[in-house]
Amino acid sequence: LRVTTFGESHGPAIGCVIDGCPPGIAIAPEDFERDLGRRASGRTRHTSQRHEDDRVEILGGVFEGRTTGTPVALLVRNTDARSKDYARIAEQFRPGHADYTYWHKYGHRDPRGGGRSSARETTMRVAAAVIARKWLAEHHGVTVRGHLSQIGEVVPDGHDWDAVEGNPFFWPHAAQVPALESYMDALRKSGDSVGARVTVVADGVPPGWGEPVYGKLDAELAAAMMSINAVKGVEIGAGFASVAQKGSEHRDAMSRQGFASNHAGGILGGISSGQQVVVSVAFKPTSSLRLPVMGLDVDGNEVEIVTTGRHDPCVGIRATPICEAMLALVLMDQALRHRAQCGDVGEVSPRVPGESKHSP
Ligand code: EPS
Repeated sequence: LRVTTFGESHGPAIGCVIDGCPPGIAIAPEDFERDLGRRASGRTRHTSQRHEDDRVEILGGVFEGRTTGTPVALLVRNTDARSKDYARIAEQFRPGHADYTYWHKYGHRDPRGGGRSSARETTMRVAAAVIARKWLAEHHGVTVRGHLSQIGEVVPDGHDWDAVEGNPFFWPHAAQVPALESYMDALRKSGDSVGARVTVVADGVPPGWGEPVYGKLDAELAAAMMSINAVKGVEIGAGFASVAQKGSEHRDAMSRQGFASNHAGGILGGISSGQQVVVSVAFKPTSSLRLPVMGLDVDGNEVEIVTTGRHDPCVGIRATPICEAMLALVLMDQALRHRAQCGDVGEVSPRVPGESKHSP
């Protein structure tokens, strides 16, 4: 499975091409609404106030409501792109923003919004993954979900999956939501931004997906998550906490009742173990701030930079559906690769039953 995206934040449209999709997957424009709505800006006061319809048009690869096996092409037209500061943005580099590195790589500047480096691009990853999620659920009973697991210094006081979709932060503990609202209101008024951590989980992944050297499941997941705008770190299972653990603690004891823990995050030797696949992703604070900062212009002069326009005070707030999308796309790719190499090897004994009882 190969996915590519195209288009700019302030161009006429953004889109994606999904190549290698099996035929026969039922797909309709309405199927995209839920996940695109979960990711969209402008739906609460805590995100960028850009209001996009994010309506998906299916341009190719689908006939009579089912994928044909040829590349699937999806398009979303931009309807609310209206930055006014192109001229100034084109002359300056925002510290912490990709406009400096894009300039060095390509030798020119596309100042329309964030251009290609805008988080607007992630719309199409979420759209592509709608197909992956359907296929994974129908063919393998695999489901993917996620939640915010830290915002700034704040961590959840409890964990309830039922709370996650009921608040604007994908926060897993409803009682903390009013405090988070106040925190975000104060942050927004101050003009600053903050980072966040997202945790995504796949249930129902069978043992055996992933490859032993190139294409390890954890390596592919790390690459996929790091390819999301603003990501600065990825952990699988216990992740960096593994550094302080003893081996006797980290290993996940096995019995006929199941695994006793899931420090491995469902992956051993780059191959799924049959436990929940658990990935945590660190998002940096948004770099486009109205607070002044020292930077350079294209002529090398030191200038004070102030970024106006509509920006997220915490881009991680909208990132849960994006991380879920990348998890689903990697899992579908690995499932297809596993089938291509190993066919249906069937159930191999012994298999530790069930999912880990340990939520992230
Ligand atoms: C973004 C900046 C803002 C956000 C945008 C992400 O847009 P603009 O390009 O107009 O400055 O609104 O997010 C979306 C529009 C979206 O759909 O996610 C950025 O710089 O990343």
